Amino acid sequence: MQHRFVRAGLRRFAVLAAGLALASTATVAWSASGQATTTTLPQIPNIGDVVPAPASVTATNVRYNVTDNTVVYAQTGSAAASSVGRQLATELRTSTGFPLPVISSAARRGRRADTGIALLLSGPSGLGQEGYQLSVTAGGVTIKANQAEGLFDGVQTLRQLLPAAADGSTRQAGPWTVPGGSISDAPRFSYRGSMLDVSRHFFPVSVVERYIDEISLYKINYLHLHLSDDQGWRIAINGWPQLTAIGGSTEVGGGAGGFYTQAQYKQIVAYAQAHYVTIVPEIDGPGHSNAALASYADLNCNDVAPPLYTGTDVGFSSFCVSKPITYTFLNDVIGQLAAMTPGPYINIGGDEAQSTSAADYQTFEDQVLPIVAKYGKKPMGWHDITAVDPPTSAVPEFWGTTTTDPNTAAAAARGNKVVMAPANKAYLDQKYTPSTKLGQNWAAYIEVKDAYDWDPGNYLQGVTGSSVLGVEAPVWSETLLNMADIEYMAFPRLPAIAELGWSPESTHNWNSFKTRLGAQGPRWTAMGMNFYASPQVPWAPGTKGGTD
Ligand code: TNX
Repeated sequence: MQHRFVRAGLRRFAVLAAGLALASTATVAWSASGQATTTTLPQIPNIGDVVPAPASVTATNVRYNVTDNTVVYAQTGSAAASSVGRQLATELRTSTGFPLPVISSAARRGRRADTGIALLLSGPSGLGQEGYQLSVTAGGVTIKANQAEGLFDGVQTLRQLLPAAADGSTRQAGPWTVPGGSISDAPRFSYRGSMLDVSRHFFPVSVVERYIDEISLYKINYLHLHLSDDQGWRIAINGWPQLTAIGGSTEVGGGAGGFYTQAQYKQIVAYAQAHYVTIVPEIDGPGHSNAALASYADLNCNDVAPPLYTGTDVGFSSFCVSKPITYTFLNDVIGQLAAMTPGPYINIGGDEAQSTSAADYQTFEDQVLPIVAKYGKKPMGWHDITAVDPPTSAVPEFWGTTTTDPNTAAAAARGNKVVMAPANKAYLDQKYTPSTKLGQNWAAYIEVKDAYDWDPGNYLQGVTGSSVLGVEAPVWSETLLNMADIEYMAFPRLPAIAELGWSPESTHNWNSFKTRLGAQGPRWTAMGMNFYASPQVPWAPGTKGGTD
């Protein structure tokens, strides 16, 4: 008797949940004495209530509970699939306290079918490299993909379907319930990036790794590191020791700065790879180069090294375009970076070269673009490089504040793919409102809705559809000193840009997004993250917003 009514209540819950994100509802059960008692089922999301929105979702009226019997089955014979399985198990062991062994999928035979999370490399080929299918039945969770990268993406979805406490760093009470149904998902754009400016303020490896944890949860798959600027040179280059000894010795405001050894850079690359994030290193030039010029007098046309710079002006420095040593130097830098970078891109900057004549700019890029190609990489740069008609392999990143840019449109017409990072939408260093303490406001005030309400595939005139490689959300650090500052500016706007990069345009809907975003609040709180609790977002119970 009791059993039958609870089941009916569960079905009713599931139907409601399908219509109302994050609904909880009372169910009536009958006690042994025949009296009705009301219990409230824990709030669980609908299977589609994740960020970024999945391409296709079907909700069902069942749930799966992760328990102390749950086993993670990873595709037999795939080291990469087991590694994704181990990452999931490690994350969940801390909060659930369950053993969550990871074994091969072949070893599943003969075990009870209702105890598993299976990660299988048997996805239909139409899912591409990053797509996945996720299905949740009362008996378990199955994620299928063609590549381990797709399994990783599916696991990020699964993490958001578990209660926020699953992301906590101490043991928490369950139940660990996953809503039933199925998802078939693949990204709209292949490039979904963020950028960290480690030059204006230097951030140690631990900060970069934590940022990788946070962005990969939202299926961001590129991290662009702005490794050099007027205020700091942040990567050791063999044969050029003063770059770090001098150029790495300060930062905006005059602090101690810092730099990555090559071993540390490789550690960041490996950590990113394990999270299916590709590092894109940037060495900016011909402008934004004061830290290098201050390190070596020979790099200057007048053979005099300028002083180190700790302010925030732009546009005053230039490599010496006419000196051969400039290209010897950049050849060493780009060659060593290419050797340490498995990803396809080396970013050569090229922005705001206000102290370089147009002719010199052309000469400089004509020398530097082929160096990148010589080391087997594709050049990326800010969209300023479209002034020199770069080869179609070059990827300009649009950072303007208007919806027209003739040079970038001409590059797209010639066949260049463009990354969209319009400063008044995607720059995570811009203040949310006039009362935001951190950040700048030269491009715009960018509230969450502003960051969300644009279409990267149809934004810049002449740069639409297949000309768009993807999106990027840069975190410039003139005003940001530490992880808490980075998190406050990146969250919740980074997930907005992530959704624009991943989800089909047909899912674009602010009301849906803001509710799904609000459900991330308790997760960020459980993870100990700082973030801006925007009044535009209906934050779920358990959200503790941060401060700037
Ligand atoms: C413009 S965007 C810059 C950066 C600054 C940023 C601050 C770009 C290519 N150049 O040098 O850090 O604005 O918002």
